[in-house]
Amino acid sequence: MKIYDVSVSEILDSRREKTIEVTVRGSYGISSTKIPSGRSRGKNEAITLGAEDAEEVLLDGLRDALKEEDFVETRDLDEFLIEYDGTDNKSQIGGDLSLGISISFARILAGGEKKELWEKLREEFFDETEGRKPPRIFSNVINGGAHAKTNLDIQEYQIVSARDADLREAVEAIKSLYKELGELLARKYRKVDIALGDEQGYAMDFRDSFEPIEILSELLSESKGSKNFAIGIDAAASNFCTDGFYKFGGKKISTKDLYNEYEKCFSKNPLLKYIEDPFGELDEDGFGEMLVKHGAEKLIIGDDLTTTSALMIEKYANRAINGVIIKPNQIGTVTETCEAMLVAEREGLERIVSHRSGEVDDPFLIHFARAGGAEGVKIGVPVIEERISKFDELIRVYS
Ligand code: 2PG
Ligand code: MG
Repeated sequence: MKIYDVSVSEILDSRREKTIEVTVRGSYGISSTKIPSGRSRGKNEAITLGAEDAEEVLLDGLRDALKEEDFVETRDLDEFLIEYDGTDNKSQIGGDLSLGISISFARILAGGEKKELWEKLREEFFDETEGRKPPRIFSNVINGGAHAKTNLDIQEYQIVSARDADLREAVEAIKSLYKELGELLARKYRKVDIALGDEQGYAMDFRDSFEPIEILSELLSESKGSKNFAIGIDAAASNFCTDGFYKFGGKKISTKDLYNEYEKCFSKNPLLKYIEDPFGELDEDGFGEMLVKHGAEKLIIGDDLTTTSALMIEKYANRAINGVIIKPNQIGTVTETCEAMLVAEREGLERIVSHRSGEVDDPFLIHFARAGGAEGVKIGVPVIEERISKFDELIRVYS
């Protein structure tokens, strides 16, 4: 396919920074993709440029260079983008611009063959015999860390549906659990209006960073709609880690101390099964110790640790983690995202395709999940359009 033009525009919204929409016009058609942005970012993530800088990259030569090529598959375009950029973190052309071009191109190819994006991705990158077992839904119902103004060091407290559940039922259960949680918090803490964080989870102060896990344990053990739900957290611990120490609960503590805090919490809350980034992105030993001790009954998940890089996933698989977050904009092309998913699958890791805190109403991540048979999707709570679009697409694509 020949590319005739690429354009970029800013998606304006006070809720997030630097989100863009990229449109590709090619010989087989035209397509646009909206790219989200994250507030709590891994050190090795692809750079996010935003619309102004992305337009400059296009003007500086990328637009003309693309027009001279003729790409057959998405992989051909992506190889060109990777080489044109020439850096490890897309710092020349931006992971946001690069991913926007890449997905839009794949969408045009899919549209030309009257296929869904996930069908086209599966055909090009994955084993086409993969089943369509529904993924777990990770729904972040209490926000802390970098996503909310609270005293919580831990960033996310999630309720997690079972693998292979009826997705419609799971989504309905999430909606009512979210509502029940709001009522429980209001009752217990005598609050009239509870603020919401970046991912629309409840955002308020608690006794300490572990109290929300106790509250979720209480919610799940009391609610009728909670059958088969478990609890997850994303500590996003890089955000409270400096020089090998953690600022946790107002104190400066070591990896060992933090580990012991988690141990206490685990023994009190057996429903806590999913632990994302419990230690900083350079603290491999913390992850390793937790994996050895708890890997059989819990998922120890890398996000900032692995940043959707096939190399990093391979490095840490089964040494530090048994689960991994997949965020296409952490790496910046369709091909590299699919490669990360393939490596993770080969290593036997559970793969959780994830949204960003600065999400936009484009559900492409569901198509990556479906194409590669991901075991989980992390998509927040269905209360604003940006996130509702993921829940709706999930049900549509898996039915
Ligand atoms: C995370 C994400 C998504 P952000 O840390 O996993 O929940 O947050 O997009 O801010 O990186
Ligand atoms: Mg994370």
